[in-house]
Amino acid sequence: PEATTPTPMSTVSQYACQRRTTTQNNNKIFTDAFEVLAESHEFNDMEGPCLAFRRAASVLKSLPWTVQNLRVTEDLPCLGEHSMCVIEVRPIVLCLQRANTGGRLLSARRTHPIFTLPLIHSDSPLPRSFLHYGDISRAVSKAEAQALGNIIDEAVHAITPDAILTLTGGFRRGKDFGHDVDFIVTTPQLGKEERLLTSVIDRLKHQGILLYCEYQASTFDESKLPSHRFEAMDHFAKCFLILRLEDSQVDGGLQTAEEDRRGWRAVRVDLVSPPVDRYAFTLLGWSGSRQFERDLRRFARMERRMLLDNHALYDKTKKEFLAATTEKDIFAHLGLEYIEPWQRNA
Ligand code: TTP
Ligand code: MN
Ligand code: MN
Ligand code: MN
Repeated sequence: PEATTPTPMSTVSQYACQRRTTTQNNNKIFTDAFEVLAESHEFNDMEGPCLAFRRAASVLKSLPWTVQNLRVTEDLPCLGEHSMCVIEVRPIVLCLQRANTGGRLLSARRTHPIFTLPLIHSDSPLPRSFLHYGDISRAVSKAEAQALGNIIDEAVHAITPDAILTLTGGFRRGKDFGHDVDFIVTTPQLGKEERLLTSVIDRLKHQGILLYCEYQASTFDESKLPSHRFEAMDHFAKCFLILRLEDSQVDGGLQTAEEDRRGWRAVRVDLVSPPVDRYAFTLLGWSGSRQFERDLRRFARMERRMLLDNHALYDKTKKEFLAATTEKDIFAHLGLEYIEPWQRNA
């Protein structure tokens, strides 16, 4: 029977930045299957099919209704033209339905920290970050993220009282769990931000809560903008941290019995420190999701002849940079309706 659907499918944009995607995924069983396919193609270096499956998953995540039969998706962007997807996805969906917990296992695999840990040389000893492997492979809860926010807030403002600190990444998008906690720190005074970051690291070290730190100094060079590399990481000062979080600091306590006995757990934290005049671009770039970011850049390039990255927005027609102090400014330059952070879970 042809069920009536509340959202006319012809109105769904092919770009994630023109869709509103909350954390409520009504099609998890299908999106997990598409993400398995995306991963296996990524693993085999097949970038084209990998992106196609990620886009398909992202479109399904934005639907306010549950797909009953993949055939109804023929009119949706990024799905219709790939009838092969349906054929490949069906056995995986059946498999997930049978193993009911499959969905949870698969999403845990997707955000597994092994992919974010620094690469090791085969002849070097295991890096210290591996000592905390067990802890950091467990998701961080909202309460734990909040407790970390308090620690970072105290450190940042003890050093620079008028510093700007913002929660970004998945927790800014309203997720209940994440693989890490991401923050942007900067100073109203241009150029002071890099010293702030190294001072924060020093302070955490003296407090005895810094378990691991990998610091990357800024390589940002305004004269080298715009960068033409798609998906290029930014050049701002940043650090990959593992911090010690005490049970007593977390509302409702830590999550596992073992951590509870120990009284603390290790948590992954990312800090990035752009100059204040790049703050809006960094905030937009670090708020994610990765698919939302990809599509923002693709939309800018394909539909507006503009280049967007974490540093700047460049108009290729006018041959000029477009300044922004807020995310809304950037959406406006792109001629896009503003999408709230919690609607960017594409
Ligand atoms: P992540 O922390 O990897 O992802 P997330 O916060 O969306 O999800 P999770 O809950 O699993 O942590 O990255 C956050 C965003 O930051 C992502 O959109 C990519 C962006 N990013 C950069 O732009 N440059 C960088 O160097 C890094 C590390 C991330
Ligand atoms: Mn992640
Ligand atoms: Mn994150
Ligand atoms: Mn991160």
